[in-house]
Formats: sequence, structure tokens, C-alpha cells
Amino acid sequence: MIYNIDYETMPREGLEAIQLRRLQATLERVYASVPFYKKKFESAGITPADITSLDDLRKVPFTTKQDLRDNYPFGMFAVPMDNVVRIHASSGTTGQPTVVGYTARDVSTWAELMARALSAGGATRGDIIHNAYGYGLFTGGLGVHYGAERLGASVIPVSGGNTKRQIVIMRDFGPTILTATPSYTLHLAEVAEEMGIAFDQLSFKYGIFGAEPWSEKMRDEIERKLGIVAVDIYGLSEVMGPGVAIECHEAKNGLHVFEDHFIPEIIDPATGDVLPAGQEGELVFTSLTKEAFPVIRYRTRDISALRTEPCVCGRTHARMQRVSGRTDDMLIIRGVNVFPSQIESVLMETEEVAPHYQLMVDREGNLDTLTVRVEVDEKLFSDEVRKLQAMEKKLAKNIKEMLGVSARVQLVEPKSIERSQGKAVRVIDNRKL
Ligand code: DLL
Repeated sequence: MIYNIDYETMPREGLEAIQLRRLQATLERVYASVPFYKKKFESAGITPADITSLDDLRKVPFTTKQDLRDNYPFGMFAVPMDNVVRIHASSGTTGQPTVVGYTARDVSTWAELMARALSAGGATRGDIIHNAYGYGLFTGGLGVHYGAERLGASVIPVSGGNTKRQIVIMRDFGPTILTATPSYTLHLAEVAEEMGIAFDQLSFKYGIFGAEPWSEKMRDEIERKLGIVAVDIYGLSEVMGPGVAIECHEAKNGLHVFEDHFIPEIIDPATGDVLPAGQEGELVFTSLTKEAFPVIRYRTRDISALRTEPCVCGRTHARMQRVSGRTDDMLIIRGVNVFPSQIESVLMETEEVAPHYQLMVDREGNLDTLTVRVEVDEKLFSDEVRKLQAMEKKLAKNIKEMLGVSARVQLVEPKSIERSQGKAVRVIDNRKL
């Protein structure tokens, strides 16, 4: 059953009417209460009254991560601090963290959207949700938590870490839904195996994974190891947290964006032009209902594409393709553009390598070098050196063929790459030092 089916399956005409009404109200509000936006509008020679259709949104200037940094910590808030009941911050993987605030109504809207998201991912009120997203400034833990309670499910607020204890809880409490980053999920599977507990025999039915890029192959691996259906959930602190978009478990083919609360656009990151449906580019979001921290045409740096054709689940909201990477985590190795997720796809084609890898980028003289460190499974590692060398050669050849970049592949001992309890660290770029 779809939670809040009226909004999820609304005809697009009605949806767009709601979007326009909410957009106009949001623009009026930020213009009146956030000096940054007022200045931006003035520099573009417009006022909120000039926006009379959804297409007019293109007249409004973008907001960037740098703009948020310039207004650190609370300069972008649109309500007095008296009305702010919660503060979160982004993980700051690419620099200074950005700080976001929520009114009581924002927290409630977020809970409602997360209830809708969990429902799309297969959860019902009868489920027990093992929530291994980190609780704290990161939005993952509390975001899922409030959504699970709103849905009426039981939530185990286990957070990240204490991995062995988590496995015992999974065995004893019988949770039916797992929420975690995909990389931490693989770590959980590994520790369960060490403890002699068959992960695929636990009671899980669905897994709702996100907060970092992961490939289709990684999904296959997780579904097989856990014996579940795995869906992709997307979000970012600046726009709300988790629950901006999610795949439905029926199709697992693109993430439905909650368009009654956010307007997504795809732009060419170089020119800023809005791109047509189906074309890949940078995701941009405008929030329609947020009070404390509304964002207008916020450039996420995440790469995706949008499609609006109907889905088998009955939802009418546009779907975004899974995020393949960020404009700022694209590596340029001797002129070739490479995303870590592309390397991941190549590695996962090969059975004997484990889904744990790290990319090391260096500069030798004037030349960039890429080293791919990847773990092999126990069996291969105990084989002779000759076989390992052959495997390194084979992987390097596949990477060269698929991505056009030469890389040195280093097979490393099982369990030697550091495990994350949240987002995995995939790239170590020594060129930036
Ligand atoms: O990662 C919110 C979240 C929590 C989403 C739990 C899903 C589950 P931030 O820490 O602000 O917020 O990081 C946001 O993470 O701009 C993307 O680059 C990346 N990201 C989030 N979800 C996905 C995903 C949370 N499903 C940044 N696929 C975003 C790929 C993702 N990247």
C-alpha cells in the first residue's frame, strides 16, 4: 500500500498547480527574510512577482555551496532562531560543513516525506527497521528515525558502529528492514560471516541504502548476500536530508523525487542551461515547503538525469537516475574523466574480487598515475603469486578497455582496506597535497 497515495499518484496537472503556488510563496518569503536572496534577485533584475509560471524559475539565479559557506553558519536561515528547533550539518567531505536548520513544521514535513520514502522502499507499519545510519549532525539517522515512527513501524536506533553488537541485535530482534550506507552494509555482511551468522537467513526483506554512490552491480551483490530487495535513497542536508527521492521497490528503476515538495532540474554544469528530460547533467533543487532553510535553485554538484514517464508503481512523480558521482569527485587522469563508480562497475564484473576498493591518485613528474587497490577473496589470495598477477593484469585491461584510462591494479589482502561506518572513502588524491 502506498503511504499518502493522494500526493504520490496525483495527475501532473494538479501537481504542477501545487508546485507553482508553493514556489511563489517560497520566493516571496526568502525575498522578504533572507538578505542573500534579495540581493541575488536584485542583481538579476527580478522580483518574486515576475515568476508567474514554473518555466519562469529559469530567470532566478542559482545558489551554490560557496554561497552557503559565505553565509556560515546561520546567514541563510529564513526564520528567527526562536523558531528553529533542530540544526544539522553536512558531512563536509568537500570542505567546510554547511549548516542547516529546521522549524517544528520542517521536522514534521521531513518525517512525512521519510514515511512516504520508507513506504516506497517496501516498509509498512508492521515492520521493524534496523537503522544503522549515523545519528548526530548527519541527517541519515534522525531522518530515517522520524519517518519510521511516522509510518508506525518499530525503529531500532542502532546508529553506525559497534558492528558485532549490531549483528547480535539483528539475530535476536528480527528486524525486517535494514537502513544503512551500502558500504557499511557490506561490512555488516562481512562481520556476520566472521561470527558464523548467515546474513541471508536473518529476517530482512528490504534494504534502503544511500548517502553515497553505489553501482547496479553493488546492488546485485548486496541483494544476494542479504537475500533482500535493495532500493536506492537519495538526499542531501541542504535540501532536507534523506527522503528527497527514492526508488520504489516495485520497479527499482530511477528514484521518484517528491515533487510536491521539491522542484528538480538538470543543468549543463558548464553553461547553466536547463537540459531536456533524459539528458545527464547536474541536479538542481528548489524547495517548496521549507520554512527555516529554503533553497532556491541549489546546485548539488550531483550528476543525474530526469524522466517523467509513468512508473509501474503508479507514482506520477518524476524519476531521477541513480547519482553516478559528483562534478567534484570526477577524477581527471591524464585528461580522461573517470568517476569512482565507473571503476567500481568494472571491478564488480570479476567474481574473485571483493567490493572493497580504494583509488590512489598521484603525480609522478608531470604524469598523473592511478592505482586501484582492491581486495581479493580469501581463496584467490591463498593461490600462487602467478594467478594474482594474472588477475591484476586482467583488471587493468578491463579498466583500460571500459574507461580508456591506464591504471595500476594492486590486489590486496582480504580485509586490509579500512571499513567505514558511514560513507566510504573511495579516493585518496595525493595531487592535492
Ligand atoms: O547523505 C543524506 C542521506 C542520508 C541520503 C541517508 C540518503 C540516506 P549529506 O551528508 O548532506 O546528506 O550528503 C549529501 O551525498 O549530495 C550526494 O553527493 C551523496 N548522496 C546521497 N545519497 C546518495 C545516493 C546525506 N543515493 C550527498 N547516491 C549528496 C549517490 C548520494 N550519492
